[in-house]
Amino acid sequence: MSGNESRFERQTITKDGQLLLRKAETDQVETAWDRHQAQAPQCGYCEMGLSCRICSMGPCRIDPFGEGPRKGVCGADADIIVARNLGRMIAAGAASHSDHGRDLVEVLAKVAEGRAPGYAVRDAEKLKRLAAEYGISTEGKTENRIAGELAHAMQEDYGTRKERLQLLNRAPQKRREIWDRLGITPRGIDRETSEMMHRTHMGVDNDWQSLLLHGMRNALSDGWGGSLIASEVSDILFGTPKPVASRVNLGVLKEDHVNILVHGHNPIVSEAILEACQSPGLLSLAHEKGAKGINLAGLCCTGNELLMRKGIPMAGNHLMTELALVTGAVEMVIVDYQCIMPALGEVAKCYHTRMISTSDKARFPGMEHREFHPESASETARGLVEEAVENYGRRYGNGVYLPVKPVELLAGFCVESVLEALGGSPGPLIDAIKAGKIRGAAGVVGCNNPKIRHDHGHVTLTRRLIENDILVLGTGCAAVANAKAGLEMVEASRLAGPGLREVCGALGIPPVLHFGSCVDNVRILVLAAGLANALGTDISDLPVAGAAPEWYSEKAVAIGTYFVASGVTTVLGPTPPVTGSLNVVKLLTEGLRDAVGATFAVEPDPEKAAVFIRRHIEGRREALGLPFVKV
Ligand code: SF4
Ligand code: MSK
Repeated sequence: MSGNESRFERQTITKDGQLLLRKAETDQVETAWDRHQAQAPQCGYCEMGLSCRICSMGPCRIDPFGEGPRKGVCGADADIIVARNLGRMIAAGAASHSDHGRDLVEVLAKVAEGRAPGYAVRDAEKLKRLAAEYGISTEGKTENRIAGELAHAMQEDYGTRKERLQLLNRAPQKRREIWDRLGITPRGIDRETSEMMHRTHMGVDNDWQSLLLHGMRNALSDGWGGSLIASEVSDILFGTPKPVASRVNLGVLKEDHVNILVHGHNPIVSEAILEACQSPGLLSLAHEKGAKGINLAGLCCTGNELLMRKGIPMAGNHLMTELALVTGAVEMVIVDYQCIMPALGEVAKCYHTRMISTSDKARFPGMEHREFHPESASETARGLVEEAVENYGRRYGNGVYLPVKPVELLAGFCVESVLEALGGSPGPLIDAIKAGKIRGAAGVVGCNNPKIRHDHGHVTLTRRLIENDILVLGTGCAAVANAKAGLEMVEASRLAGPGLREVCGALGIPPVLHFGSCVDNVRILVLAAGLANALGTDISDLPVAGAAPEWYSEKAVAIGTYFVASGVTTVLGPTPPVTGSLNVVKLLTEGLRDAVGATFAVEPDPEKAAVFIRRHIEGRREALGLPFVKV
């Protein structure tokens, strides 16, 4: 930054963000940036992971420097408290993704029983493939019967009666041996989260190393369990993504249309809303009300789910959710769960926007609650869209503010669509990596965080990586950031190094592939496992890396941990709350190398993070005997 930027330019690199922040100030709307500033200085003990409120003998805190206490009332020291806190973050993250997966499995079970009339099996081929993986015979069975048996088998993965999760079989043999040797092979999805909560209760597991090992097991139960089930069942119910063109940023809202936004993570609600938005009756009602149509757009990951399967435009990522309302153009926001700021109801009061919550487990101040159930989802969705249409005429006097044009992108990448682009096998990708045309690949994933200039971490890191011939796979809010910056268009390959540019040109793909939502990080893992299997090696030997330049959520902690435990070295932007224990820091950033062949690194500067990733990838190439690549 030059020092001459306005406050808004320091807060976000996006034009729509800067302009809407200015309008928010004029409208006296408080945003996450204002509230972040009001929190300063944030608690140093908590930042270092040194405060504990697990029991009512506390709360306790450890003084890392001065004459203050070195132990909590129970005697827990800094290592135990930091490891326990980190373990609980992993448990919360894994629980969130995996519970999302469970909701989808329950819909699949209801589809099988004919009790979810708005839903159906849309990818029968994937249903059968998954059934085979679970050892379910499909011979002579109807789709619904297979769906029912698969849903039942997946529900078993959540329980405690198994010794290992079914889909671990996708990981390379060497990786599974590492997990067995360390005793971190996940047994049941709920079991590992439940056990983490047990271990971190006062007076249970007080060995910080043992706690961290279980943290990896807990995260693996998400990465190779709950999140993977969420992605796969979403494909079965709503279709496996294929490359699809769309548009992104607040410019996707339309002044002369009824604008409805869906926000959250689970496609169960948003897919039903999409269907309702396309209903001829509701479209003619919209025309009667003077609108040219109904414009559905997404926010965060439920938006990513609709974008990658249906090409529905994306309005913005995490820090844009409040600013989307500030446009004054949104008739209704329909939310499911995760990453929905409780402030949104308050922001909506300044405009005409109706806010609707839909999940019995996610309620918010200032929102009306309309619960979705698979049995009646279509009617609920139609009712809500009708109310949104009725709200079109109630926009506030000074009109709407949509000051930017949308940016084009190509979304819809996943293991299947990448293999299809490659002609059916990973061979051409492996050849390009071996020849050094593609130096390696990096998953750039995760959230926004007001501690980091909005989107700057994602976009700067990604630009540097593609310039260095490193293919980028993005998910979640990182993928949205890169799309807004124009990096997910085929034309963006002109910004890539010569090798990556050539490969992208030949395949007709962008240098940054939008790989979906937060749960879809597992697609990156499955692709890495496929490459490792094809090469007869382990994931940790591959020239790949992960990065979460602007992460904020507990889910991101679980994702980072299952990436590392699966052998992918991962760089974090914001520092996790672990610096109160040098032992924990050393284990996460060095010690894990011997255990799982990968580590965490922390680098808030995306330029330096890019150098770190390039060096790491070069190191992996050298170890595999692949040529050094000059750019
Ligand atoms: Fe304090 Fe120990 Fe209770 Fe934590 S578990 S609040 S350190 S007494
Ligand atoms: S929505 S978890 S802010 S990526 Fe998945 Fe974005 Fe992070 Fe939520």
